Amino acid sequence: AVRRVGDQTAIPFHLMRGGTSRGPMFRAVDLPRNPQLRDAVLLAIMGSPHPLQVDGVGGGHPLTSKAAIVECSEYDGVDLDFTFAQLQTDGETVQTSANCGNMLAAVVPFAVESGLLQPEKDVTEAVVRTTNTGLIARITIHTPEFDGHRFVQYSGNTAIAGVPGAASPVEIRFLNTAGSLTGALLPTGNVSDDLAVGGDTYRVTLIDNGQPLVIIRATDLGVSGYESVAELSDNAELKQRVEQLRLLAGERMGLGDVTEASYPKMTLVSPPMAGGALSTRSFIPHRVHESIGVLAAVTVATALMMEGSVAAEVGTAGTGRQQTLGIEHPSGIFETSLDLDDTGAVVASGNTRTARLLSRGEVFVPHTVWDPE
Ligand code: NQM
Repeated sequence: AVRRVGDQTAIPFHLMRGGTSRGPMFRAVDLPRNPQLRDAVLLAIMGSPHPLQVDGVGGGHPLTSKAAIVECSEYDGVDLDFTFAQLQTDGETVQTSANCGNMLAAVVPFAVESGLLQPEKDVTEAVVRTTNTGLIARITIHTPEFDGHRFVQYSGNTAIAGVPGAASPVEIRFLNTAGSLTGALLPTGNVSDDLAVGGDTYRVTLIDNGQPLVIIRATDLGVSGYESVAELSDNAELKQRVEQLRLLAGERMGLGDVTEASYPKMTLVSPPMAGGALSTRSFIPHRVHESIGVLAAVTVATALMMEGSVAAEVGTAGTGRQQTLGIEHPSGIFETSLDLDDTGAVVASGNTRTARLLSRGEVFVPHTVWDPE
């Protein structure tokens, strides 16, 4: 339980890697219920804002500035409620509106580790709902028995691009991802739109199948789309243009003024070059992603299946009701499987991640930030 230790408050936590992201995870009972106070506590825990988050446990990058809050769900057919919080190195925002499919991969392992979920078989399946958007995911992990009790298996043969080595698979299946934040798969009603910025017009696909995305051809922005993360990060002119487009796209997508928001994410697309279906570079939304977000990959793959989209023009989608699409990114390929209905609409998707418990114990914040007593 939360306790006061000297002039600090000690909060139980598990530090987990989920997919290609990392962050502290908490049981809801161990954090303040009041959202303002909760956010202040999360900022103190992570050490935000600071470029290195040196006075906290954040990793100095948006991919390692993520936190998770998990509790048992009261919804029918749902086991766990998961609130994802995106923090920044350079801002005081704590965003709980968008989803993160990578941290999601650590939710069921965390629930077992923290006693929220009791494994009963070699494979544990749980339904997780994100409080961020109401998204539902069915997740399975391995929970073998050892010395008379079940534990979360972390070792295995599943390698995912962007994470060294191999680990035990976490299978994620998404059902209701369309319109997660914008209310519609195509928030403008169009499969492509024109955005005019600085005297130029850019054709984009504005789409949300779990993550609001602005999909644009890399070459329309004067780059190939095969650059390294460092090369894109150093291109100030490109970053400025990408941000101008994002602000405009946010309005068009009904998201309002997205200046302070971590979405929409910007996805630069180009033809595949490593055997996948499409090549991508993602701005999330300012830093360049080392790989790609899970729901971002699902969303760009969904766009690839839509005739007339910017993604379909540069990528190579197959045909058939079930597709496995390789989404290329700076550190490899993300594979997502899509289920389509008779009309060609994507109705479900699946992907494989891995996760690992890295550390657990108590994380400390000054009692002036939160004193539970
Ligand atoms: O889109 C990073 C990540 C993400 C989000 C980001 C994600 C998703 O890789 O589902 O996973 O886009 O900010 O963790």
